[in-house]
This record gives sequence, structure tokens and C-alpha cells, in this order.
Amino acid sequence: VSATKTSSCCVSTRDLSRATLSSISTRIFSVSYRKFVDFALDETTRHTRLFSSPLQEKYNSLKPKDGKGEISMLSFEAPEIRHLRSLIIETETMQVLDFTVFPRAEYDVPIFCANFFTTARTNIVVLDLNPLHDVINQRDYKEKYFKSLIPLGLKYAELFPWGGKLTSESIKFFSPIVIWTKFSSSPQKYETLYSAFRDYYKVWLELISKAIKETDESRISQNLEAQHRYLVWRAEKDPGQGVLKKLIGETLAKDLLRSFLFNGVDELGSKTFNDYFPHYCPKDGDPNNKGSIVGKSFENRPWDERGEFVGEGIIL
Ligand code: BLA
Repeated sequence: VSATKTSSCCVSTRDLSRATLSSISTRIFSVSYRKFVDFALDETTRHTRLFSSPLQEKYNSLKPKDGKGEISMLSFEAPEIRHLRSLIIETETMQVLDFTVFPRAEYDVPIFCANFFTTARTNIVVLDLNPLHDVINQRDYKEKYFKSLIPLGLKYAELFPWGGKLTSESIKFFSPIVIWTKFSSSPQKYETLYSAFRDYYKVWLELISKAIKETDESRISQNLEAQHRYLVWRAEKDPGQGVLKKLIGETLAKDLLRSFLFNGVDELGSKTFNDYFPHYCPKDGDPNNKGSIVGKSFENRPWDERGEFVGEGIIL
């Protein structure tokens, strides 16, 4: 806005280059992810009964340390959903959505995952139905949930080009229809992202609505372990951790991660990060040590048009 004022007193709008105009519109445009969450909650209540989670009382809203902006949290449960939660961060410089839905262990349905990090200039986006089980080698699981969704994935893969290299491990938590992308902020992209979010969430709701409740105890415990592994990965490695620590301090950020965002990490299983990811183990035993990172890979989308994995060097 200040750019507009400065410019208009010195030069006429006609004199402004296209580049200047587009940078002004980028600065004026600001996003909110609240309508995404409103849509998801409305849509969920069409399919199931949502109950407020006991976590809601403690985790509802937080002020960043500098007093500027707001962090808002919502959490629910449903007969098929163990934990549906959203975190929205709105400050002067960033808007963040972390919206994830974890099915109960009786369902092997993927975990719905939307992680959007937005600043005036850029966006870092992951939108996916994170598979609970291996979709690289376990063909039956992949076909069960993703075969019919490949066209949807292809549509958005074209609109949202692959975001480039990412932590190698993460690819195992992603599906063939994952949207992993980075883009410059613009109203058009924001609307396309909203449309992708709605499409992916509607598809996920169809999956959970049609899913048959598992009764075989050994399969239920496999699902539980897969969820726990996912929680352990994300509670330890989420790239948003640094931002959260800066905003609310290390102690609160850790509590938010373990008790709210990835609730269940301390209750659903007793295995540790090193148990699940032994190859990740650094020399000094601390998985938070930067030197422990396996590395970044997958410069290009490692799934082909038929949803076959074509990446290399994956550690299974
Ligand atoms: C970056 N976020 C990233 C990256 C991925 C994800 C893949 C690219 C960098 C990397 O691979 O390390 C997201 N990774 C995921 C997700 C899964 C995964 C969803 O493994 C699920 C299995 N992002 C957030 C939140 C914030 C955030 C809540 O979700 C901030 C509060 C920020 N993400 C954020 C930032 C970066 C990032 C700042 C860039 C910094 C970096 O590359 O480390």
C-alpha cells in the first residue's frame, strides 16, 4: 500500500511498468485460510457427526510473543475420526494453515493433510491424502484408495508444478496425487488452491464415508502403528517447527506439536523416532541435529502419469 502512495505522487499510473504494478497487487493481496476450514467443517457435518474434542478447551487461541497476530486452533472427533484439527496463523507477515484429519485405527483410510505457508511473496504448499500404508510397494493398498484418483492428481499437478527437492523421507508419507508446490502469491493461485482443497477434501470424505470398519485385531494394530509412525515423523521433523518456536517460544511450540497437532504421539505407541527411522540416526544420537538429514531428493515429480513411482534412491 505504501508503494502505491509513494508511486502515485511521483509518477502517473501509466508510467508504472507492468512489473511494478504486479508487485503492488501482490503486496495489497492478502489471504485468509479461514474459509478453507469453514468449508471443511460444513462438508464434514454432511457426512458424519462432529463432536468438539476435549483438547479444544486448552487449545483454542494463542497470541504470538510480540503480541501481533493470532494463532487459532480447532479440534473435533467423529465416530470415524480420531482427531480433526486445524491451526491457523495470521500475522502481519504470514498466513499458515495446518489442517489434518486422522481416522480412527479401525480405518486404513489415508490421513487428510493440508499444509499451506504463505507470505507476501511466496507459498509453500502440501495438499495430500497421506497414505497410511506403503503405496510404492503395496499395490493393493495403492489401488484401493488411489487408482480412481489419479486423474484428479494429474489435473492439479499441471496447475501446481512440483515444488522441487524435499526431505527424502517425506516422499514415503506422500501419495501419487500429492500436491507439493511453491508459487508466488496471487489471487488466482489462492482461488485455485481453494478449489484443490475442496476437491481433495470431498474425495477424502467419500473415502471415509464408504470405508468398512475393520474388526481384525492385527490389522487394527497395523493401522495404529502406521498412524503412530506418521505422528512420530511429523512431531519430530515438521518444517514448521522453526516458525512456531519463533512465534511462541520453544516450550509452548513443543507442547503444541506433541499434544495438539500430533496428538497421540505420546499415547498411541511406544516406539521412538530411531526405532522407526534407524537409517536416519545421526552419529550423536540426536535426530534434531541438522547433520542427521538423509538429504533432499526428488527434483521432479517422482510419480508418472499412471501413478507409478519413478523416483530413485528411496530407503524403505
Ligand atoms: C517447508 N514443508 C516444507 C517442505 C515440506 C513441508 C515437504 C519442504 C522442505 C522439506 O522437505 O524439508 C511439508 N513435509 C511436509 C508435510 C509432510 C512432510 C506436510 O513430510 C507430511 C508428511 N509449514 C507448515 C507449518 C508451517 C510451515 C504449520 O506446515 C509454519 C508454522 C512452514 N514449511 C514451512 C517453512 C518451510 C516449509 C517455513 C520452508 C523451510 C524449510 O525448507 O525447511
